[in-house]
Amino acid sequence: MSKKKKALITGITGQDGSYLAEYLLELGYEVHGIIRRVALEDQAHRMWRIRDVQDKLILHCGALESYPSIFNIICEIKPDECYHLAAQSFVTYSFEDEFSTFNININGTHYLLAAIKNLCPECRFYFAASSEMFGRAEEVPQREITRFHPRSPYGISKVAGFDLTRNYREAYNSFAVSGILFNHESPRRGFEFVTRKITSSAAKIKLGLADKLFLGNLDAKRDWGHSREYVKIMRTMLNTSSPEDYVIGTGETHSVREFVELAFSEMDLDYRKYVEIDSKLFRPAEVDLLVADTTKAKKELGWDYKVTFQELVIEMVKSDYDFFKKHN
Ligand code: G4F
Repeated sequence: MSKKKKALITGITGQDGSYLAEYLLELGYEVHGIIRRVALEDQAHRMWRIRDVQDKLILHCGALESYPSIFNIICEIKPDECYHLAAQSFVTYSFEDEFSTFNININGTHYLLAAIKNLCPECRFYFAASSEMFGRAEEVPQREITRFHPRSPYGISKVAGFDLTRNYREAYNSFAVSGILFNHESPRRGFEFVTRKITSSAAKIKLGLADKLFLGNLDAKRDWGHSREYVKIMRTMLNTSSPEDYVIGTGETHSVREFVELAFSEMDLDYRKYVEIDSKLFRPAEVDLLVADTTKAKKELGWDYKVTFQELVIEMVKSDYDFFKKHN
């Protein structure tokens, strides 16, 4: 019998990490994850996404801010594949605390790359890059060669992680790649992101548990896909013959306003009666329009995305409605 492949996921308790863990378990991998020690003390809040598969995972307490911590974990596991998804990923917060965003997102990526290079150079490395790197993009849609113009500390940190990943590939021959993923959502999305904020509020308003939703810029446009589908392509990227970076998205863009309108109308509500604009929720610098050109991923990875914008919004709002109805 062939040996099980070992995968290590950072950010395993998050939206993408939890879907990826499930997917890799289904494929027969031995799945390891790095979690913060505080997560163990607060499992109900921090580990709910992996609750159903937790007994099949091998979890390690560690801190991305600490090289010795990362070094010890890599030394113990010696994974075949490493999926680096953990980050301070909330763009708004990155303006409030640039320094910890840089520390976790840049140093954390660097520590992993360095530990892998020194301890298990055959391990393939996936970096969760982001369409936020395009920022004020010079071209629409955005592709792998579109120039980066990040508009937030978060975006800057992801450009640094992207450059580190590419440099390890070029300088040390590491199989290190970046997935430049556009926004991806699901019922497992954190409540601070606009999609989940909208769907949870629409559901609560419908159930009489809330009466208002405060939002910022409704005119920003994003390319929103489904996280459950996006994690599968991460694995494909690590199982090709040569390491390459890819843009992943749907190729469609929609405004925040369209998202709100659809989510509320699915609950038979007119969003204009409930949504109020709060100027404090606008960002110091905004990314106005993102939309992916996935020609390269389609051609080389067979990227074939099928979930529509409508299906995504409806799945999220229905899931929130069912949840709040049950736990009210
Ligand atoms: O949901 P968001 O906070 O996501 P954002 O900033 O696009 O970033 C997400 O996608 C990136 C991929 O491009 C990831 F790298 C990143 O980690 C994260 O997952 O905001 C989306 C848009 C923004 O234009 C924001 O200004 O929604 C607008 N918005 C309007 N009102 C709001 C709100 N965003 C939030 N979070 N909350 C609001 O009340």
